[in-house]
Amino acid sequence: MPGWSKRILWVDLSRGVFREWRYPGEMALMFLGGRGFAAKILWDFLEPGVDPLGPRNLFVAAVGPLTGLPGPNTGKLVVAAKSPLTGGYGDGNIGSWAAVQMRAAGWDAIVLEGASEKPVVLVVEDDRAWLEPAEDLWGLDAFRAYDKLVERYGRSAGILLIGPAGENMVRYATVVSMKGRAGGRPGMGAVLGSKRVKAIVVRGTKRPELFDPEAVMRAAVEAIREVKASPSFGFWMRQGTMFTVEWAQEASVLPAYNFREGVFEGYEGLSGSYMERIEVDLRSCPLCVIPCGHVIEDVEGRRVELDYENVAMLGSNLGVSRLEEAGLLNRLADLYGLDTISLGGTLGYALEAAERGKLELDAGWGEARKIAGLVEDIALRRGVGDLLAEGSARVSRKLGETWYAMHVKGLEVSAYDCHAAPGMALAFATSPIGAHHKDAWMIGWEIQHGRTEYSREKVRKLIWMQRFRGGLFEAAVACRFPVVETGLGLEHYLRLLQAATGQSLSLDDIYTIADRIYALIRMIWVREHGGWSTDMDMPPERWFREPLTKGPLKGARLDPDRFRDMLQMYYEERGWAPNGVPRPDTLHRLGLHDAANLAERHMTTAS
Ligand code: PTT
Repeated sequence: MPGWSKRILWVDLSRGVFREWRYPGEMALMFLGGRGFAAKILWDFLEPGVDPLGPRNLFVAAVGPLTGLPGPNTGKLVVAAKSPLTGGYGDGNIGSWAAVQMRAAGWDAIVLEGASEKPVVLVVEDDRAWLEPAEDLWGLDAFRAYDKLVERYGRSAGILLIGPAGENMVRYATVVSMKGRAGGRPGMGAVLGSKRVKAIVVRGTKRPELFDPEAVMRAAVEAIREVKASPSFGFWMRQGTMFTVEWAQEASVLPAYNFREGVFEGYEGLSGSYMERIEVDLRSCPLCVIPCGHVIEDVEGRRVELDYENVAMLGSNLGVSRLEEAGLLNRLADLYGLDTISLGGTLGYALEAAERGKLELDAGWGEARKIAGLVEDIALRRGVGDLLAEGSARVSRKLGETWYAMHVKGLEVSAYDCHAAPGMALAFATSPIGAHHKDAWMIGWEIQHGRTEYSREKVRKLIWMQRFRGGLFEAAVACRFPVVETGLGLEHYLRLLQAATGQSLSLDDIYTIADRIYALIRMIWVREHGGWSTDMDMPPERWFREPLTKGPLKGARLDPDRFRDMLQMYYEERGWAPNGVPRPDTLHRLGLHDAANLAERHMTTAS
C-alpha cells in the first residue's frame, strides 16, 4: 500500500527493547495517520487510569501520508499522550525536520513506553534505533541542547527535544524543535521528561514509496503556485499571524488582564504593524512556502520568533504593552520548553489571584521583568513556581477560586476573548484536547456572520471546521495555513493524497475519518473519567458571570441557558447522547465497535 510505510517503531524505555510493529492496512484507511494513529494507539494500548507522568503512559510521534511531500507546508508531525494537564487525550502539531526524516527513515509513528532510569537520547537511523546517554544534556535549555545535538548528529538530523520545564514535569511543558517551534500544549514535553528522554533524533535516507511520484510533484507545484498567487499572500508574508493583534482589538476579542476585557489600551505596541518596523528575520518550518516565524530582538537584545497567540497571552493578557517585553517572555518559554498559551493563562490567573489577595506574588500586571522571574521559577519549580507549574485549573482549585481560571478540561484557552463570541466559546468547549483554537477558528466567521446567535447554523459550521482542520490536517498531517490564510482549495490535498497513496478519497470520506477520530478521542476521555457530563464541555465561568466593562461591546457576556442549548445541538449533530457520550449506533456506523460497548455503559439521557 503506497503512501504509508506501514511500520511503527515501538520502544520500551524501561527494558531497552525495540520492536517494529507492522500495523494492518485497514488502520491506515480508517485513521490516515498523525492524530488518527495517535488516538487509535492510545485507545488500543493505553491502560486506563494510568498516571500520565508515570512509565505506563505512552508517548506517540506520528506523521501522515501528506508529511514530507514536496508541498505546500508538509514538514509537520503530531505528538500525543495522555495529558498530565487534563488527564485526557492530548496532542499537538509541530513543525520539524524530524517529520521529514521520519518519512525518510520509513516510520509512520514512534511510540515510547516505560521510562529510562537515566536521561537518554533516542536515535533512529533508517531501520536502526538505539538509546544514548544524555546526562550532559539534562538541565540544558532547549536552544543549547539543540546546538549540541546538531553538533553531534549533523545539520540534517531531525530533532525533537525538551527543555528544563519538560525535565521538571511542568504540566504544560511542550516538545520543542528548531529553536522556535513548539508543540504538544497539554504537557507532551512533561511526558517525555517523565520518561527521561531529552531528545529524539531521526535520520533517514529512503524515499517514501508513493503511488505516482510524478503526479505528486505536479499536484504540489500547482498548489504552491495557487498559494503564491493568492491576494492575501503579500500581507501574510509581511505580518503572518501577527496581523491578528489589531484585528482582535477592533473586534473586542483581544484578551486583556486574564480575559477580563477584550480590548487592551496598549495594543499598538504589540501589533503586527509595529512588529514590521523592528523585524530582523523570518523563519519557517521545513518545506514551508508561507513562513509565519517573524523574528525580533527582545528587550534583552536576543532573537525571538513571534506569533499572535504568544504575544496576546504573554502581552495584553498580562498587561504587558511592549512587544520587546512580550518577546522576552516568549523567548523564555521557548528556552525552557513551556507552552506560551497555558503559561499566559496560568500567569494571568495568578496575577489576578494576587490582586484579590488570594496569592502572594512578587509581580503585578505589566511588570514584564518580574513576570520573567516567575517564568523561570515555574520551569525550575522553585517557590511559588512549583504551584504555578500545575496549570490554572489545579492552582484555582487549591486557592478555592475557580470562576476566573480560564480553561476548559484543564487546558487554558487560546487568545480569543469570548464574552461576545458563543461560537468560539463552543469551539473551545468541544475541542478534543481542551480549550485550543486549532480545530476550529470560529471567531473570524462569527464576527462576519453575527455574534449574538446561538444557532444550529453556527454549530454546523463549527463541526465542518473541526472536520477539515482537526481531521484532514491533523491526520494526513500538513500545515493548515495555506488553506486558512491564503484560501488554497481543499481539493489540492485530495489530489496529493490520491497521487501519494492511490486512494481516491472524497471530502466526505475525509470527514467520516475525522468524525471517527473525534468519536474515538471522546471515548478515550470517557474511559479516563469513568463517564461524562455536559459540565466538562463548558467554557470558563467568567464569560457567563462578569460582563465586559470596556470597549464597543461593553456589557456583553455569554448566556448560560442558550449556550447549553447550543451544546445539545452540537451533540445531536455529531450523533452523541445528551450527556456528551457518542451513541453506540454512531460508533458502530464509524466502525468503532469496541468503543460502542463502553458507550453503552456511560450513555444516559440526563445531563
Ligand atoms: C500550538 C500553539 C500555537 S498555535 C502557538 S502560536 W499559532 C503557540 N506557539 C508556541 C511557541 O511558539 N513557543 C512555545 N514555547 N509555546 C507555544 N505554544 C503555542 O502553541 C505553529 C504554526 C502555528 S503558530 C499555528 S497557529 C498553526 N498550527 C497548526 C496546527 O495546530 N495544526 C496544523 N495541521 N497546522 C498548523 N499550522 C500552524 O503552525 P500545538 P509550530 Mg505548535 C514558538 O503546537 O501544541 O498544536 O499548539 O507548532 O510548529 O510552532 O507551528 O498562532
